[in-house]
Amino acid sequence: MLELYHSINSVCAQKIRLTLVEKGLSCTEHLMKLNGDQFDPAYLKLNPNGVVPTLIHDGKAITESSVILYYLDEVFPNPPLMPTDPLARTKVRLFNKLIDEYVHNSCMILTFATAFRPPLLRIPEAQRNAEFAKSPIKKRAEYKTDVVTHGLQSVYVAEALAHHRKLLAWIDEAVQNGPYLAGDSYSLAEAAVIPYLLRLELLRLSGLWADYPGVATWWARMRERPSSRSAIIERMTDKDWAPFRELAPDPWPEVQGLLQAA
Ligand SMILES: N[C@@H](CCC(=O)N[C@@H](CS)C(=O)NCC(=O)O)C(=O)O
Repeated sequence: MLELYHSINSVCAQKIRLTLVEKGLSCTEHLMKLNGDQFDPAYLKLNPNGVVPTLIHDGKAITESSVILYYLDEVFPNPPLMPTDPLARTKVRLFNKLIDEYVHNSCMILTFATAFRPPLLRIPEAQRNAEFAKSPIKKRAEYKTDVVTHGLQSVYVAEALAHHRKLLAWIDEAVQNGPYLAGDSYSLAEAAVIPYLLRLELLRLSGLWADYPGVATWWARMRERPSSRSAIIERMTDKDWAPFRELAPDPWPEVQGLLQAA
């Protein structure tokens, strides 16, 4: 039996939901609010970092989204989401590594500097920062504190943009060789990358791939793939859309300015 602790807008959890749908697997869902419930002692026993997703398989907790992806592919091998060719397999792992090491935090930085910032600014600063400080990952608290205070002018934003541009360049290069990121079919590279492209689009930053026609073509196909729709887009309630719908001011002009200054 599979159980998933997740939240609808969590990019890391979206990877897992995509993979479950691609594999035709169902699970019992535990929807988290991420309003402090991720730090409940009972949840921290499952996921000591106080983050989603956590997958429970037959009573055993598995954490870290990329680790969960590989686990699901090993335990439920059909359809396979890892290519058979060893070199193509390295590509899947490289996309996941880039995301784990750089892109994920960069995505959090851009999201909290824009869409998630206005409601957080309404909370008194000391209270807001005390909430961030509850995270067992201290660097995460530091990023959130700074980007909510300074928005896109935070010292962390330029590097976050550079990491996203690297991901986009990798996608563009990969799709010169075929319609998928690694190998000749949808793989765990797609499941890992799709949520970050959607997030950029929701943040109105799709101009970042204006110079990458390969990305635009790949993304147009991936966005319409049934698993993307059912695992992510159609799961978003009005409340999940709200931070992105009400995005003001439009971040793109300021981001363009930062890119030109870099
Ligand atoms: N490296 C972790 C990162 C997980 C993560 O950052 N999850 C976010 C949602 S995408 C979260 O739970 N945030 C709660 C918080 O920052 O307190 C993974 O890949 O599973």
